[in-house]
Amino acid sequence: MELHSTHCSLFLRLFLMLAFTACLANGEIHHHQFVIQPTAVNRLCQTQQVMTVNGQFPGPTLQVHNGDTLVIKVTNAGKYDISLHWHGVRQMRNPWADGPEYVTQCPIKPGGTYTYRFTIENQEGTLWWHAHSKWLRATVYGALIIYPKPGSSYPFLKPTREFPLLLGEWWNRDPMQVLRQAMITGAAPNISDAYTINAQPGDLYACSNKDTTIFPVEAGETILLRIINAALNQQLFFAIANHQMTVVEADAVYTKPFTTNVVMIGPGQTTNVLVTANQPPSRYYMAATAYASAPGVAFDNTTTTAILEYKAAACKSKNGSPIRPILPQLPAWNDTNTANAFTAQFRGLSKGKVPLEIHENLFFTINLGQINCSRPSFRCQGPNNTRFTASMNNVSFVFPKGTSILQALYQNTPGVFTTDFPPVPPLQFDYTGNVSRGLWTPLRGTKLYKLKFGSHVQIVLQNTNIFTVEDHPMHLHGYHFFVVGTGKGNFDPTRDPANFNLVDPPVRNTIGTTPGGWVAIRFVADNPGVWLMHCHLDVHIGWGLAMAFLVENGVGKLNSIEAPPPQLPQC
Ligand SMILES: *[C@@H]1O[C@H](CO)[C@@H](O)[C@H](O)[C@H]1NC(C)=O
Ligand SMILES: *[C@@H]1O[C@H](CO)[C@@H](O)[C@H](O)[C@H]1NC(C)=O
Ligand SMILES: *[C@@H]1O[C@H](CO)[C@@H](O)[C@H](O)[C@H]1NC(C)=O
Ligand SMILES: *[C@@H]1O[C@H](CO)[C@@H](O)[C@H](O)[C@H]1NC(C)=O
Ligand SMILES: *[C@@H]1O[C@H](CO)[C@@H](O)[C@H](O)[C@H]1NC(C)=O
Ligand SMILES: *[C@@H]1O[C@H](CO)[C@@H](O)[C@H](O)[C@H]1NC(C)=O
Ligand SMILES: *[C@@H]1O[C@H](CO)[C@@H](O)[C@H](O)[C@H]1NC(C)=O
Ligand SMILES: [Cu+2]
Repeated sequence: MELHSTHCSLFLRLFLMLAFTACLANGEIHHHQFVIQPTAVNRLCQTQQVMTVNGQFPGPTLQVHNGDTLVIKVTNAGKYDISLHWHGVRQMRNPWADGPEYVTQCPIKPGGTYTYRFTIENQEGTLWWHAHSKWLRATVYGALIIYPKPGSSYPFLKPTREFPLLLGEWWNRDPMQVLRQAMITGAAPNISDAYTINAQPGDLYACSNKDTTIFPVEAGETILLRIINAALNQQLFFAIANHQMTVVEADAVYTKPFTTNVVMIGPGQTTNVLVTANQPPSRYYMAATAYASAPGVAFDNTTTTAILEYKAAACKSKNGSPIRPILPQLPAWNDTNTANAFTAQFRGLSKGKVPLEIHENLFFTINLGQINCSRPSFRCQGPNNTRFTASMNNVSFVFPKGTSILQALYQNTPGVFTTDFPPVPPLQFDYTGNVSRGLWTPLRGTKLYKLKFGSHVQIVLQNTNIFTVEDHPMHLHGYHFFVVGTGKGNFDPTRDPANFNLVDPPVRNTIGTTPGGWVAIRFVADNPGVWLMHCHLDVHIGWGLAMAFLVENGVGKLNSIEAPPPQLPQC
């Protein structure tokens, strides 16, 4: 009896030891429950019912290590169909967990449940998660922080404190109603009523004083801010009064450090900065305001603030009221030079090599557009009785309805998509010049571009002056890419490649196309699946500014799409 039990516990101990070792080797498994639920949120003197995760706004911060696995059970207790996207996670061979509705999965219906299961493979830094259904991501989002594997550290001095800093956008309405109105009228959707930092507008807005976000610091310490632009439709400038920032990472890839007074960040992007509290102990505003790149287009011109507060500072002035912080200087809303100069400073610490030989040389125009209506109508309230639209290479992307593209691919369902997305514009024109009005209306279609497994891809994303030039933050799912070049005007295929940076280009998952210019990216198609590429301004994706890649399987199981998980939602 005694002997038996000793044996048993020995066995158990051995088993636990093995399990523990396996755990260290393979990373931890994190289980989370996300309940999407209507929540009353009070901002700007009003209460709105909006969707949140677990009643939290912003949603829960996920903290994991490189190599860990996440298992997130999502229950939809709201009234809208929804899916969640783990923005920037590569999801190797696992497009099933990527999330964009009607692309890799059908949305989770009200009352439904779906469990996302994925592993972080060779990624470190700041990413985030958000709804990928209509405009639900306006309130359904949160940070996803990936720490280095236990035992390793950052390639920079370890900060004493870290904070996620999520920039957002707030409407005094249910954002789904704002979208609904725009879809009906064909006009541009209403601009937001406020920007937010960690879901708080800050004290430059009405009724926001006592809830302003505070970042406490000790004098002399260096903190890490994990800045995420979760705003729906706006690039933002961000600055801290009297403090410089040192950029060390973007989109979960480390960069060569550089110092700046201002950050420009597009929706979808993340930027990690170190800030040293080297100023007289006091309270300093951190502020964000619009970088609005499209001339003549309405935008929310308000400013959100948070406060960097030195703990040692007397928080109260002599008369007992808090010290009024000073505001940082922010660039003008149309300061494209500052926006471009900031972006131009990024340099990679590339562990991975830039592909030099290119197999797929793609050229995509990024266009807004207009659909003419024969006569004025309630449904044509865009400029001159039109409806807005948008396209890439003149194809306005249509999301399927009855199934997702990935499910259709897997089940061989015909008629859901085609693979004839054009590799170059069907028509050449002076892209950034005065584009003839007759070219403004695109085709509609669910067109994919097929890539062979392992092929080396270059894409030049060319902004156009259809309706207006504008900086579009382009996001590619399932990949990050080298940003090898950028320029003004029309891309010149004979001259411009000579200036490409093939030595230390930055690596991103979202990159702006400078207004009236172009950007060139490269990647190796090593992740089979269906991967959406789209503008991360939700107003534009809704108009069709998207396309998708179908990356074919390679040889063998390890280079092929995994089997679908159980209980994939049905449409
Ligand atoms: C949009 O703005 C207009 C004008 O301010 C207002 O009348 C309308 O109710 C707004 N619509 C939504 C859905 O917020
Ligand atoms: C924002 O725009 C409104 C409307 O055009 C204008 O009245 C206001 O002065 C602007 N505010 C700022 C801070 O630029
Ligand atoms: C930005 O807009 C202001 C008007 O608000 C204008 O005076 C200025 O020239 C513009 N700057 C640029 C660089 O376009
Ligand atoms: C409306 O059409 C006229 C004439 O074609 C053009 O000059 C004007 O710029 C258009 N307005 C807008 C807002 O597009
Ligand atoms: C653009 O072209 C239209 C018609 O083709 C012409 O009326 C207009 O003057 C041109 N604008 C510029 C700035 O060249
Ligand atoms: C739309 O209308 C404009 C003038 O209002 C015209 O120049 C253009 O050719 C029309 N586009 C189409 C596709 O019919
Ligand atoms: C886009 O396609 C439509 C329909 O074929 C055509 O009328 C239009 O000129 C095209 N525009 C461009 C920029 O290729
Ligand atoms: Cu866009």
